[in-house]
Amino acid sequence: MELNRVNRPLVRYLGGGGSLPSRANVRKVIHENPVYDKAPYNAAQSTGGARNSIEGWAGEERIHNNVHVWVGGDMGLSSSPNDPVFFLHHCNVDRLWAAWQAKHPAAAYVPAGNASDTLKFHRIDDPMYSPFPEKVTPRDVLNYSQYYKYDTLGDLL
Ligand SMILES: [Cu+2]
Repeated sequence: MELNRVNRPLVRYLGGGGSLPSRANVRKVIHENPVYDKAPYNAAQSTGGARNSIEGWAGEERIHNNVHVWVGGDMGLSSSPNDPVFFLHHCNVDRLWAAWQAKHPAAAYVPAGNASDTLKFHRIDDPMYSPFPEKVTPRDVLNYSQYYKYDTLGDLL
């Protein structure tokens, strides 16, 4: 699908593809993935990790990606941040991440800091790509509860 890039309104094709995850889908992903990720730490890695399951590259739930597809239009493109629902969706993905962390408090973030340089920008102490000048690493954001708390994790745990 090619959308005109200028002088057009926000475009959505709600329900034109993808699907919205059910509570059962979300609970399954949180409950059945006790490890954060596994090598090779990419989208092709199809089993055994919460990251790929929540992001939507693995498993039938495809939580994050399926919502982008379900909303469609701009949400299916790199223009997705132009749609306000993008921020609601990503806040919910963050909430699911918090639920997964609460369910598996002993699970380690991987790849570790001593992993291969081929994993640069993904290791726990590597600065993540950001348009902002402040450098933030995965370690800096693992303990989100120092900044805020969710009061709606409810039956996800
Ligand atoms: Cu997204």
